[in-house]
Amino acid sequence: MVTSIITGIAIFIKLLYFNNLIGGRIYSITGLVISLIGALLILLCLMPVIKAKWRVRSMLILDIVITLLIISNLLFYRYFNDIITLPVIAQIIMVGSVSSSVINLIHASDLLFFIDFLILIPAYIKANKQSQYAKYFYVKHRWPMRVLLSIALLAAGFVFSYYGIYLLDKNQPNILTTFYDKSYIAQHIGLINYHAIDAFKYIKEEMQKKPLNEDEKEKIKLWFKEKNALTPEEREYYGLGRGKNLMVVQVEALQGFVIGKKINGMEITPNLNALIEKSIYFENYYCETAAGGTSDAEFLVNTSLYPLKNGAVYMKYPGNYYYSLPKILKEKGYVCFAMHAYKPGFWNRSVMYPSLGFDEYLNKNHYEHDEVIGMGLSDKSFFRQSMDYLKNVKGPYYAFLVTLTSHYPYDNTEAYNNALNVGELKGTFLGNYLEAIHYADASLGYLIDRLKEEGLWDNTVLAVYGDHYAISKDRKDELADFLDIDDMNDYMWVKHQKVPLIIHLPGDEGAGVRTIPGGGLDLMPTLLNIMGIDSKTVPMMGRDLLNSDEGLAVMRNGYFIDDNYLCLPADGAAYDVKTGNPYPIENLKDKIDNIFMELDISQKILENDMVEEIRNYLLNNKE
Ligand code: GP9
Ligand code: MN
Repeated sequence: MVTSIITGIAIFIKLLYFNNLIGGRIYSITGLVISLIGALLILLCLMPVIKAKWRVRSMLILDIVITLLIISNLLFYRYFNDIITLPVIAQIIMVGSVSSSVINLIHASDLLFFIDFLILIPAYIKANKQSQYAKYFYVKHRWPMRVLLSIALLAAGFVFSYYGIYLLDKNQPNILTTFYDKSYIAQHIGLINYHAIDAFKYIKEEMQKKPLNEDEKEKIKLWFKEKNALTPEEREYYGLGRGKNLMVVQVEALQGFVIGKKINGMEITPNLNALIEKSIYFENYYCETAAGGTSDAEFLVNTSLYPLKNGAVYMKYPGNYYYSLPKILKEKGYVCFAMHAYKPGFWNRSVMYPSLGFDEYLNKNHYEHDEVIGMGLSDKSFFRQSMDYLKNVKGPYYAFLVTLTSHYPYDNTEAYNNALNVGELKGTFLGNYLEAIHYADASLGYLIDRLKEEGLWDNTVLAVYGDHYAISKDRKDELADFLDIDDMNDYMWVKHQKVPLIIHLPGDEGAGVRTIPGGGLDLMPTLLNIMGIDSKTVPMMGRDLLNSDEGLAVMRNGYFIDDNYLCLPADGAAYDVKTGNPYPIENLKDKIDNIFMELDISQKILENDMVEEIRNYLLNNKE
């Protein structure tokens, strides 16, 4: 009994210590302790019904398993700055990237995790010797009591665990569905409950997966073949960026309505407005992200595949093969950098960026945090340090920069020193957003100046776009007031889900406004054309917006906007895209079927890891 209690306490302390090593803070301690107690009670619930001679042995095994779990997570954390998740294990096995340096990841202090075995192993030997006497202590009529005790432990364990998980879910809604910050979850509900939820999600997903038969696979491959056959032979802007650096900047929560807009006589985004004058500007570019937020935007742009119906691709399919923008550019001799000065494990980036083919991921650990606003390093410092780095890179590069400062809830306005006079909106949600995006715009202005100063401007293709909307639907009245919209109906609301896309070519080539509708899916094909890369054998779902007669933006729920209509299938409504007049949705049946088929194809590709197969098929079946 005493040994069991000591082991229980030892495991508890190890889990707490682990939490400390992965950066857990004291504010998370209540939820964590409750959750840990819950998890331990569940793990120990069988002890009362286990025979005495087996009990110490079982405790020892439990302790060993949990210690190994902690150690593997600790090593993983030291390498990837993140916690292990089941889909990631597949990725690690594939990439095999950790193997070389495992030894370097071990610290002498890790021995602390094994101290309790000094007591436990002798106790185990002793218990073995004494086991012949054990029968005197456990007589049969005590069985019901022991079963009851087991049930009580299990029930109490569930109540504690549930409460800890509930606390986390209350403070961070969505975190458990998307798993966007795994270390945060582990810090708040403990490693055991974290792994239990992860395993549950994984098993559920695996059970829901429907493997495709050959026929279905064939149809998907054919769909790509037919789609790619439509690529015109003569293409505009083809190769204008060949051999130049490619810089893609994904701006946090840059929503379209701020472009060209003034408040109290001041432009909200003066630098973007000026850039637009000299660039190709897609004014009908829509947000196509789903539950994966920022990570979905990154995924769309680098793979030209739709995000998942549920959850984030970055979390669920990091082990898939992707024939992505960085991989294609690498084949042309480019070095590819992903840059984002935040926790590397956030959105599983430390695993997903290598999987997408980025050579290097410059994250929080690579930047000096000399100016922090809100969530982390300020955009200005981020751009300054990124440019300091990039100016020394030889050869053409693809730099994918993801900003951070203008992140929800936009309330760090003090740092902006009233640079934008928002008047009576001061201190409101919308006013705060305008100040934040004005700051992001100023930072972009700095980036452009730096590119010019370093003599890189004419050697760079620069694409800037917003990752997703900034104003959530529950704030739609604030937006309507600001934009003087009397009736922010569904049509109006969806029309405002735009995120601007600006592509600047050397020599201001092609500058002007493009009205073709599109979204994140279309950036990769558009850029490949500009970079002079033939994409006939690249499996992409989007279209080259500079060489398509028809445009299309599709949201993950099936809402779509084409050149003529804005259609909301789930609501049974369609509108003329220009006037907003209702349009009979029955007339769009074929189009709707097509869109759902496309979404389904993309989903199946991801679930069945089909990109490589499609790519090979396209290579072998060139016209
Ligand atoms: C943090 C940032 C936030 O790394 O990308 O993601 P979001 O919350 O916008 O999805
Ligand atoms: Mn975002």
